[in-house]
Amino acid sequence: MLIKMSKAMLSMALLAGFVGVVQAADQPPSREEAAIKFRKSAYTTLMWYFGPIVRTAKGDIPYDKGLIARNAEYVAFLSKLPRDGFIPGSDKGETKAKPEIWTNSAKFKDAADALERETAKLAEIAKGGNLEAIKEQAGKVQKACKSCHDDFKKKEEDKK
Ligand code: ASC
Repeated sequence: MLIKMSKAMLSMALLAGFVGVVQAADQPPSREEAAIKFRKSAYTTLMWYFGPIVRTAKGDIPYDKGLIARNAEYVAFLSKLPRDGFIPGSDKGETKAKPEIWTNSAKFKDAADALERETAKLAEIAKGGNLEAIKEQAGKVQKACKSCHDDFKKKEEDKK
């Protein structure tokens, strides 16, 4: 009897757990979860357009002036977007964002501003079509990426 009861209870607990999972899967994401998804996708989109610029700078693909100028313009615009996704409370969940983004928001703003500034310069330079100047400025954009990652993005190993 005792065993039967606990089996029934176990079944109920399992069912409750299952229902909970199904319900959770049905829930629309919270605004915080949506913000995390948004900013990740914005960085992904930015990188999609920055990629050919980096490959051109490395000599992996031939320099195409029109494509690079267009992509640099897109990157300059896209660099403005992700900061909107760092809303309060979106420091928890599927994110590598460090708490310093919120505790030292002035410094984070400086880093985001630096990305906007360097990508705007890249767009301007890319119009001119001087490949050496483009390479140099693309390097400065990468430095802006890296410096922000160093201060504000958790590494894979300290994710937890
Ligand atoms: C890139 C890219 C980054 C930065 C970083 C610079 O091209 O995708 O995240 O440059 O690697 O160190």
